[in-house]
Amino acid sequence: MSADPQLAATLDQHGQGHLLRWWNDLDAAGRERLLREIRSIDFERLDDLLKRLVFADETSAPEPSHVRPVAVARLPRTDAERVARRHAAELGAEALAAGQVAVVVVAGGQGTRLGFEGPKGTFPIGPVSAGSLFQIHCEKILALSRRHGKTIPLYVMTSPENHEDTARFFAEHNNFGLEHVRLFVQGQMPAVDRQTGEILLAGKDHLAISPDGHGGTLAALAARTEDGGPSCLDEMRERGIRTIFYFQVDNPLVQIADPAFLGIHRQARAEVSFKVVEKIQPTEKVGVVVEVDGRPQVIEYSDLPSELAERREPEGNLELWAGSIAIHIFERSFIERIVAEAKLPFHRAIKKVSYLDASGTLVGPKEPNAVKFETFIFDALPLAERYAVVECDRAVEFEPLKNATGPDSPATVRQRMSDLFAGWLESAGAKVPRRSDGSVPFGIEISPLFALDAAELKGKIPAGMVVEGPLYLCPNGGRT
Ligand code: UD2
Repeated sequence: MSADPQLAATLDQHGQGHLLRWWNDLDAAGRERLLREIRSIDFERLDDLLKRLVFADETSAPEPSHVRPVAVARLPRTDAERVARRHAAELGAEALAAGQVAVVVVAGGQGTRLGFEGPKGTFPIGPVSAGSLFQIHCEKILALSRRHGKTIPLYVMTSPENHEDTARFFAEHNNFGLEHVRLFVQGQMPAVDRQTGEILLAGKDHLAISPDGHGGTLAALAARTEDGGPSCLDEMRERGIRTIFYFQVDNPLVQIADPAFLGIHRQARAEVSFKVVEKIQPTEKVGVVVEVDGRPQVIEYSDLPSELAERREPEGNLELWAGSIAIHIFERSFIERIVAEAKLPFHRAIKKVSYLDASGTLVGPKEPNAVKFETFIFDALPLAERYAVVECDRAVEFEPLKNATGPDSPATVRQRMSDLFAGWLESAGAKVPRRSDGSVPFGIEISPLFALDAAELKGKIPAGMVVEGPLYLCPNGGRT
């Protein structure tokens, strides 16, 4: 049987006829798989992307002279500022107690740099417990729900590639005790040959296809289920959720639904808010929040011209210091509006992608041969009428797991977690040994269900406690 002539004509018209090259070799299942993948592609949109991002170089680096620092709510330094943050935290706590807050974690990425088989959220990161990233996040949400007396629903974005494994992991762990967890799947985009624009085949019945970037979260939240059921946004509206706390699965230090952040967001009547840290060096791999011609936007680290990255204040500080750590708050109504009215722009990434050549041989390229297309969630920022950018303390809130070794690896993340928990113990009166550089010499971990923050730990440990070796404080049994 030959392929559907209409489909073949459409593919030819878009210069993608080669996708059916192996049709006659495929069995029914292979044909179905290939057709499903081909039908998921919007060829008109792809043609436009090829024209702008593959055959031309329409990357939009802003003119440096138009770029300015953005206004940021800095970390409180005076008593008055500390009081103001506490007041904001009270407002945030009210939103939590009113059941108006949901949490979205994006976990659809491929985790290529970490080189871990399986969804990144299942990575055993706990320095003593070896608990997974998902477990740590879920325990925080459970502890927060208990503190504020209201369910905080969790929405987990997966990709077609890791959805089943993620769903199985949550089922095996009974959703870590959470009352409401919903997984939703993001979209995908094909990778194309960077010279010809042809979609690459990963096999005779399979395109080289990958997640469409975390910008895909917005459309995926708004999409109905396969059987026509309510979208995540529909469900949130039904539950009375107004505000969505968004973060990336790779940061175990994230302060989920941080009340002060929620409060500042509400005080600003913001549609979207960003948490930022002061960049430690011009080349640090975080996007920077800036203003271009008076409008806020994020410039991703890979697009930031070194002239801008290196620009300094007279005192020597980086001028564009506000590094986005991908922790956001969205108003549900804002997402509903922008999903209906706008599409986030695609960015291109030039990558090495294995492909089937015309002779049917799988080629593992030595040089980048392909263009992948991704949308970024932070491109929603310029679409907001009101926004807030809030500084936080990197040592306390940001240590992402990205690489197998070196910076942002399991070793650095576990060390940072142990150092943070040691600080909590010390502020509660315990003695903890420290190396000369201030780090602790063994793993220390506190389950969010034991204490969600340093203040909660006070009074929960014995007076005069001395920590002499690895320690895990958790509810049943208290310590191990
Ligand atoms: C991201 C930000 C960077 C900075 C940094 C902080 C982008 C483009 N860059 O850099 O500015 O904030 O994080 O850690 O966002 N993901 C999906 N689906 C996708 C792609 C990614 O769910 O299609 C998730 C992924 O599972 C992970 C997160 O998004 O949790 C970040 O992805 P990444 O590690 O590729 O981003 P990175 O480190 O380049």
